[in-house]
Amino acid sequence: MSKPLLYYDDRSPPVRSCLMLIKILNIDVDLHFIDLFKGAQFEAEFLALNPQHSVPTLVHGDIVLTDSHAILIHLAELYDEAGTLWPKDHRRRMEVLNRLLFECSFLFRRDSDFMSEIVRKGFTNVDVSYHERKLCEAYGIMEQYLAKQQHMAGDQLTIADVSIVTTLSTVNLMFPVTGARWPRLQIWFAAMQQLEAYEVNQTGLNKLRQVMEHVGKFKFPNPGNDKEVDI
Ligand SMILES: N[C@@H](CCC(=O)N[C@@H](CS)C(=O)NCC(=O)O)C(=O)O
Repeated sequence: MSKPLLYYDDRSPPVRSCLMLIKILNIDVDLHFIDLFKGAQFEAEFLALNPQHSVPTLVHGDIVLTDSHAILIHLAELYDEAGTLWPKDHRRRMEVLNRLLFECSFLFRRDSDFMSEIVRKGFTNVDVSYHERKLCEAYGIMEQYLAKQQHMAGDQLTIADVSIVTTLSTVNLMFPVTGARWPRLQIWFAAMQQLEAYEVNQTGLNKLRQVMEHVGKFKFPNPGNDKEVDI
């Protein structure tokens, strides 16, 4: 099979999950930047590939995948030789899949609703407390997931953790994950930040922060681990 080609903009959380997994598994990929803030996702060539006009999009041989969760599963199936990130055992695999779908349909959707509204309306016109309620509910759910296990789907690192941490770190810019309210989530988040591959997430997150603050005319309250980067 030819080398995978990832269409990306690393300001996007689902893209950052794919980049983290690529780093963890040391996969040799080609990268093609799609500048979301300049509308490059609407160019005809990209639309022909992905009518959903979204990144990440992966082309691998004759396979075209247009969702980060499908991409994570695909790459883990092919390159996770140890079989721990996408477990082979059916029960465990379904647990991971369930968490991936939580990220897709619940956490990311709420994060994306919030960020898109900031871009569309400017920060001062957004009902922040509404989004805070929605996103803190997601924090509470993850706190419960971690009640009996150290990771989002079991005690070992899986692609569910990689998927969730990029969106969580994005939400955390606005609504910090405090140990007082979500102690297990905070410990898990700190452990994820220790992974070597987390640096990939941090780089894209810093870029997102800068562009969002510029476009939305505001400052995120959480200072995080920010560095000035070119956007
Ligand atoms: N469920 C998808 C979501 C992908 C998505 O919404 N990507 C956003 C960036 S975070 C995007 O490309 N937006 C551009 C657009 O919709 O035009 C996934 O996990 O890959």
